Amino acid sequence: MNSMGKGLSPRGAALFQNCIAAVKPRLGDRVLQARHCMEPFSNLDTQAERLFALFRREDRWLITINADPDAMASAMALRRIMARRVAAVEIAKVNVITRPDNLAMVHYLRIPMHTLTPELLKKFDCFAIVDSQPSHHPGFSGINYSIIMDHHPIDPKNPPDAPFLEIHPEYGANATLLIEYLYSLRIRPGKLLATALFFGIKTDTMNFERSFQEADARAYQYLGRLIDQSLLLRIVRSEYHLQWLPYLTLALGRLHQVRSGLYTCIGEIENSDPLVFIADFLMRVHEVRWTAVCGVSEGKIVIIFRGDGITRNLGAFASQHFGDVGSAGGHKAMARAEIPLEAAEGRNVEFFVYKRLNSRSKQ
Ligand SMILES: [Mn+2]
Repeated sequence: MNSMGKGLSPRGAALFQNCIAAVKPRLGDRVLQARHCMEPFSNLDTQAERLFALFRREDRWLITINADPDAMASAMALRRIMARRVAAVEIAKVNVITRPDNLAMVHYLRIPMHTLTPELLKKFDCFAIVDSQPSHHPGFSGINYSIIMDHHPIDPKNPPDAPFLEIHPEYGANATLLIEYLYSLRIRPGKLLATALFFGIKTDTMNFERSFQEADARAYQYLGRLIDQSLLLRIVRSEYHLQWLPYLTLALGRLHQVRSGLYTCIGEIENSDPLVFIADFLMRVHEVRWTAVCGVSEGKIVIIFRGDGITRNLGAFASQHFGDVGSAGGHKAMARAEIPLEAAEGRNVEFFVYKRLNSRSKQ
């Protein structure tokens, strides 16, 4: 065992070895030996130097995102790193934020954001993208990025390219990567930034129910002391819009049990947000393994599936049951189907979907 691991309990020694394994790919052995083993994060001094080399006093920077909590937190962190090193640094989003907790985050953590437009782009000299890659959204296309920092896998057909490129698909949250940079640069995040980063990790790892790395857990623990608990609680508790609640009445009135799952239909809706809200809500019922919630929007039948990721692969389930009449698919624990209303041939939508869920069910 490495001499720095001596004198630790068996658990401590194991953690130490993990810590060595986690940082080794990034650091040469020489650097590693010189560093104290209890540092919570990898040493990014070399990368930070390369990053700083891009910043010039006269440049105006724009950080572009597809706004969700992890992306907004990452953008805030990069803005904090750039602040006072460049002429200006601002954030722009390509999407419209509708989720109530995301809206609460923008409001309580005071995150100023532009909407990305061609006119806005003209006002800036340099561009960065965080928690996403240029090929992920048409809004990012044609922008000459100097910085790309992301944790989504690289699409071999559209590999990202920039003078400064950091892609770490092994990280549960992009915020973790930014925390490592802040830590290396000895920038202690203020309350609002810390709370944003904490919420970013919390949502992207689904409270550590989704895949994460030890680095995510370490970052979460590190931030714990720096956040504003009451602001965090306000954001976390902003789960539902008041106008969604009548849908709950409709959903409960038309609830069907389909083996280990629950199905309901709420009829005409403006967008699929209430479907997601109800599908997630029903998943909290004891012993419910999966849920399907259907609504009709813009001439299409939309079905949202949520599940435990174990009982059945919902992506396959959705395509098996609805792939022949529309587009259907997704992941093990979340899936979606969209079917032209004509496929129901004038029949009642609630029962059209119910029959299909039942008839060809394998379980
Ligand atoms: Mn993310």
